[in-house]
Amino acid sequence: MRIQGVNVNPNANVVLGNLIGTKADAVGALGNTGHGVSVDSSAAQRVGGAFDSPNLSGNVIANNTLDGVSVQSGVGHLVLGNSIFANGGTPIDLGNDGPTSNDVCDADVGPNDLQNSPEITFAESTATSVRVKGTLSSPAGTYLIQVFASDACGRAVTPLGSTTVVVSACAAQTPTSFTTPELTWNEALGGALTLTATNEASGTSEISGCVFPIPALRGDADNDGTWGVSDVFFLINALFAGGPPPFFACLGDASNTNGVTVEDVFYLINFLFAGGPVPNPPLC
Ligand SMILES: [Ca+2]
Ligand SMILES: [Ca+2]
Ligand SMILES: [Ca+2]
Ligand SMILES: [Ca+2]
Repeated sequence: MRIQGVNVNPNANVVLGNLIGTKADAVGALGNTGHGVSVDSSAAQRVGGAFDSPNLSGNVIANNTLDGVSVQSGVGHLVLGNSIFANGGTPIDLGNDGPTSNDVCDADVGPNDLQNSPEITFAESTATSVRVKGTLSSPAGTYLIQVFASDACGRAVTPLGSTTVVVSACAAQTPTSFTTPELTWNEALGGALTLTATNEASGTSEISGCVFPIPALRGDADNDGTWGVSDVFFLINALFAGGPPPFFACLGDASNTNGVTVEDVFYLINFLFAGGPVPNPPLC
């Protein structure tokens, strides 16, 4: 599929709900010999969801010989909410030149302004959800971070949800941090997490590097990976002194009943110091 040429009507083209490179079952291979979608246009185009509704049903873009989506010219091209996998090239390629490295503060220009992709710094899961922390180095503006789960790295198979990051000013040494909300996820969706960043004016980035979430440990309220007295203090601080809540509620719910309450403080003290039972199940 090719969107090409100068188009004076912004967002005139919306590619939505198509199977590009698969049979009608969305699985069987029926790939194009070129890119899945090639965007070569000075007017902003849209492949998949909109900036304010990114999870709108996108396209399945798979099994194509070259890139999933090749953005070759212009800026502001949105690539949101798609399922992109098993293409021969890059899932989303800005510049038709393979993976493009991020640059500090994202001053480079080119297709979609060579929008930097986010970097994942931490990801954690429960049996039913996942949360991701990351950073974005970009100029001042509002960015939509979209999270995908896949069976393997280098893919963006299932959009899980998104969060908005506001960059007030780019600081070279301290890119802007973000944390996603708790997003519905399960093991069957795959543990390979990837992100994109989208600015409504510049467009969508390439797909980020891939991180597998660590499983959350019930009762590890301070989320340092082990049980200890620091978890007791963390819970007391959260419950009675206005301290931050656990990263997942499950981390604080040591007793696995009634949510996070003082009962969990007693449960942890009993477990740590009086031979009481291990939080059960140990993993959230
Ligand atoms: Ca590129
Ligand atoms: Ca860049
Ligand atoms: Ca701990
Ligand atoms: Ca509890």
